[in-house]
Amino acid sequence: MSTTNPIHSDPHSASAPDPALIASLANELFVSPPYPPTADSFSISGLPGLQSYPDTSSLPGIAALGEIPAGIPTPGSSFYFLDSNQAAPQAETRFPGASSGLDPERTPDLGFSARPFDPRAIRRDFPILDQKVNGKPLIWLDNAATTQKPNAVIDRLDYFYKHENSNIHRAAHELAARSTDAYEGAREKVRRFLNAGSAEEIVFVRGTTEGINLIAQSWGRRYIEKDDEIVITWLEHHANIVPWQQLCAEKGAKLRVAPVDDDGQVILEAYEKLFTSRTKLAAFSQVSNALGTVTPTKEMIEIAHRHGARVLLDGAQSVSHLRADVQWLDCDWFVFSGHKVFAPTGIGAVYGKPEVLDATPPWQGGGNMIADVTFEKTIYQPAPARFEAGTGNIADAVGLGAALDYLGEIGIENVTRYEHELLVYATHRLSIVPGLRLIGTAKEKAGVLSFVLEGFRTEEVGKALNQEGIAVRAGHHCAQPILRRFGLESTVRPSLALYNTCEDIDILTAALLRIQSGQGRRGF
Ligand code: C6P
Repeated sequence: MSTTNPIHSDPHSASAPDPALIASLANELFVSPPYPPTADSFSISGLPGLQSYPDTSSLPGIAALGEIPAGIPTPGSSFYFLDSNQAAPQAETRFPGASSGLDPERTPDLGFSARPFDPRAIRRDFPILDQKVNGKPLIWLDNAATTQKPNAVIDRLDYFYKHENSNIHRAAHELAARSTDAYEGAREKVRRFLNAGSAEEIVFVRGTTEGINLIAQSWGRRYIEKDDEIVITWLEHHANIVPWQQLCAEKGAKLRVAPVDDDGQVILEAYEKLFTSRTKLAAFSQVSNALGTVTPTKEMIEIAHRHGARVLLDGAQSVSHLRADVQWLDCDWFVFSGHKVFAPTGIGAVYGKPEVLDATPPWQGGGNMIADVTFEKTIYQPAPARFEAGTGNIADAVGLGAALDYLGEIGIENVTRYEHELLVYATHRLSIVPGLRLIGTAKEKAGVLSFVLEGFRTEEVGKALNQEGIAVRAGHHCAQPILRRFGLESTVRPSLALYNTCEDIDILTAALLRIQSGQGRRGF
């Protein structure tokens, strides 16, 4: 038994966290909700390790796919998509929601759930988490890079390929109708998740990177001119820097960068001072991937609009943690990746205000996006089809819909509240590790605990943690400017999701203490 570990000697038999500590910590560092206030039906049953857990058999993801009757009938397939004059119905997919237990006719409330929040039951919905890595139970703390997938999503993909797979919008056969309904149903789920006004405001893309490039290459090329200005912040991921740099170089426009303070918070006065009569666009993240800072999104959007600029919000790091209500936020575009919110890789979405999408030319040409083609002239479809040239990632869009249903069953506000408590707990736990410096100490944070450990290179720490079965990212996180703002080239970055627990944090802390004491270096 180690005497150097003040938390517990065996990191894989973590004791329950101290309830008094939790209670006192939970009042600190509160993330004020960046969403409009809604009904106060929030219920959280507390942090894991502090309570006994209710029967979980009714929780999402518990029901087995085997309960779905084979060969689901698909009455009422309308083939509306064969007639371009007919609008797509706001369809639910016909999949009966096997893993979530959803009534397919029911619109899930994406804000609140009547169920108590139970991270251990949630964890059981994610089969990948039930394995050992290097002989230790896997602790997945690399959620900012990608999230794991619940059975609800895995089963939905399986069902799609077994029962529905077809190209969409194109053929008069039954499977084309099923897959088109499933795909357009997923678009409607994204609309609901973001509270967009219409499914036509949702464009499927591969992910955040492709979404930002779409806006830069279509809207940007049309509307950004020589000497125009684009405002971003120091917090941005390379995906929200490079496309604007490329556009500025092409057009002779200027990129202006809003500074952050020593805690990693955008300095609002300095941000506002960057706006001039030439500013056409502000593009920034709702949550920073490298530091976890939650930006004052609503204020930043209002400032930009006051100066006549359009606003693109990068939601890659916010979607799994916070509500993003695009109508309330009033952003002009919102972009996110499905894989950051429990959905497959290779699928994401761009929300755009209808008047902006309507005034934007397509960026790629091909099938699916046209109304009529002759050798002389092509007439394009309206949005969203106009921006979806070629065969899209149909199955993974359907998987994204299933992921959003799953999250809706749990309730995003419940997730925000739980993760906030976990982040506070983790912040205090990590603070006991000698030589550990947290990078990013904003008052409002979500999901991320970036740090450096004195005497160790970040990749050494990452490798040593891997020996303990703990997955974190160590590196520059594709956000080099913000790390350099803190004089660093890389950090170690544990990042949280709804299935992480205080025990995960205790195991991480214990491993770091062992590394620091020289006992945990065998992985280097
Ligand atoms: N950040 C991370 O480990 P894509 O790769 O297109 O799904 O997402 C790009 C992206 C854009 N903006 C932000 C704020 C992001 O965090 C990311 C992806 C991952 O932090 C992979 S580099």
